[in-house]
Amino acid sequence: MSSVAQKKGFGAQVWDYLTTVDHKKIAILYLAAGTLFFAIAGLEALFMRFQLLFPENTFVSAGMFNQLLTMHGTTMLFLAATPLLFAFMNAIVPLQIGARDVAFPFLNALGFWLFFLGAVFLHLSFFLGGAPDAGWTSYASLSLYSPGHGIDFYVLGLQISGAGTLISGINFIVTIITMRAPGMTFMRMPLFTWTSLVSSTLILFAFPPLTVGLFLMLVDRMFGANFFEHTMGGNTIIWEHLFWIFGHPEVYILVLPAFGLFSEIIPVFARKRLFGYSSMVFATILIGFLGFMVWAHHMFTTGLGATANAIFAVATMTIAVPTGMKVFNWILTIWGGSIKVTVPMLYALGFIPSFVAGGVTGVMQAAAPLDYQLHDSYFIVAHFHYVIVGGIVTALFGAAHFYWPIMFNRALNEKLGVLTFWIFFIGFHLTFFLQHFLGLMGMPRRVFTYMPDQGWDLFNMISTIGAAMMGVGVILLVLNVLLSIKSEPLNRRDYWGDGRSLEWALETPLPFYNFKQTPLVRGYDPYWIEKQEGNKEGMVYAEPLGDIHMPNNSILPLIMSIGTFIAAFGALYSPWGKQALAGTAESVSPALSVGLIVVGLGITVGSMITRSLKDDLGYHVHVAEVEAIEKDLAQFRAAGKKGGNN
Ligand code: HEM
Ligand SMILES: [Cu+2]
Repeated sequence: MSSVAQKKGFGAQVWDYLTTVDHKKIAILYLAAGTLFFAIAGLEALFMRFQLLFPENTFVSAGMFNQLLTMHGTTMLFLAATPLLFAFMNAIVPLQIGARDVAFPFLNALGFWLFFLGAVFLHLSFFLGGAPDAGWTSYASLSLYSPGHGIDFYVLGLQISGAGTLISGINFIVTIITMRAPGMTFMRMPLFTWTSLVSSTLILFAFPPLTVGLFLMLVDRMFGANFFEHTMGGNTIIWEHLFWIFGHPEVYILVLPAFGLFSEIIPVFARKRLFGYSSMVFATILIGFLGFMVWAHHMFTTGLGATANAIFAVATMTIAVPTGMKVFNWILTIWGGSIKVTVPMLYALGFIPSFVAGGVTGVMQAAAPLDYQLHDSYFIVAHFHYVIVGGIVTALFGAAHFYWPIMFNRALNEKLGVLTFWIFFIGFHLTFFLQHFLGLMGMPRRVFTYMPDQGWDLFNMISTIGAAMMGVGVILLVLNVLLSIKSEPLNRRDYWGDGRSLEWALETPLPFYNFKQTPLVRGYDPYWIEKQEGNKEGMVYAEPLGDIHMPNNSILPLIMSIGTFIAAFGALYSPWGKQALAGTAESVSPALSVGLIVVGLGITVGSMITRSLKDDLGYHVHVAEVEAIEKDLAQFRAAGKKGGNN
């Protein structure tokens, strides 16, 4: 808490991260955990691609391929892309709106730990008898019959992790609505804040249906209930509805913040105001809304009937309109700008055509008759990776370079960054472009091997080479991160020189309370306005220097999450389940199963009660202390190049 220059011991630092409620540190936790799972899911993808390198390869078995496929998709979406976006939302949104933290710092930590322990739980499946193997969609018709505990890991792990995501989403909604600095009206909010708000709202509406679906699947498997079991009067299509009512918006939950990140990056390096700001806001809200209305386009071939298919087809196509608006606005922002091609800008420039390609193939499949042909072929794999990798991964990589100076007071190396971009970008198109044609030539998705001489050999080989290149790209990025740890601290503000929004007005390293006084926002692009007016401080303040109220650290979020983690093992080994009774999965004695659930939930509820009964009002940093910290920081920054190692 107090002075900056003090160096803490290793143990103290670990404790600090385990108990932190500071959005900047939680951002780092999300970044580290998200990167770990991104690497795991990336390895799984590489294993799959090596298996498909040539026909009738035996690198992995069919069963193993199913596990790799399921864990790759599940991990990438829930445990890599989502937390990595949360990392940037945590790091940047409070700064962009001039806030000291998020609305509920304690819940912010709880959201992270639930996500993380749910993710760890899911991954333990690899060591405890096999990972889930019914695809990331886990269709009930497959998953109810999957032997072993893989699907139970999926259901329980995602339930815990999803609770974390829901909690964090709610936190961001409240933060953005209630904690904006004076003058920051809705129509002055930076686009990343806007997209974070809409994306969080989608989380609020999309995750509960998933929770319900997972719960029904849990009791189907744990107690042999028959919600989805058609031989017993259940209906497997209900799972598909519940899943896709969540699953389709999930894509927008991920892609909207990615749009937001590019809407921050592009104006800075085009050195122009974002073109069509208000239409961008409108498009964001419209995409968010439409994203909910179209889920059944994933179910065209399940027999919903021609009328339903037609309605969902048309609704799906309309999403292209606001999305197109956005693309034109980005292009028109670049148009006539004085462009600086930095690494983040390179990612933005690479993003636009890649994402448009993914969008166009999306509109193709929105036509139900065409989807009858394309669905479950490699065309689909090509389509969604163009959107997800071309849209979301490029945004994450670009944003990492863009915001590194604020997050770590260090910069990533530009030259290495440019090299990484090209290797990754070329690898990406090599991997996925030809898959469109593999699909058109009839190669089904989710197959672990294929016969020679069907005309699929060459394209599969090229695709695998591309995937290996992307792997090299990721390794280079990690190398760049490691190098940055050793590099000089920046100790400055506005690293790119053309920052526009409030986060660039702060000098790094940031003090733990962000703004010493709440800023006054005088228009859209507030920092830009102050720079234009020659304001050296970078902002005007809305209040005099005063005491700052801060929340206390707490270990309770971690303990609560550990409780759910323990309880999940009790549910996993339920002796009453369909699989246990059929002898296709291990179970433990009823006493142990119930015991684990009781102990686990006891820990969670116990720490909730502790939290409720014990007043924790936080603490105040008094004016004198704030002044001392600011002085310390100023000295540290002035010591410049040689200055310590914070
Ligand atoms: C970066 C390089 C990537 C490679 C080389 C790759 C490769 C693959 C492969 C080979 C499959 C199996 C296709 C099939 O047989 O159906 C697959 C499926 C999938 N991938 Fe990726 N992928 C990558 C990135 C991503 C990312 C970043 C995400 C999401 C954030 C993602 C999400 C998915 C999903 C959801 C599936 C479908 C899983 C299923 O059908 O259950 N992938 N990917
Ligand atoms: Cu969809």
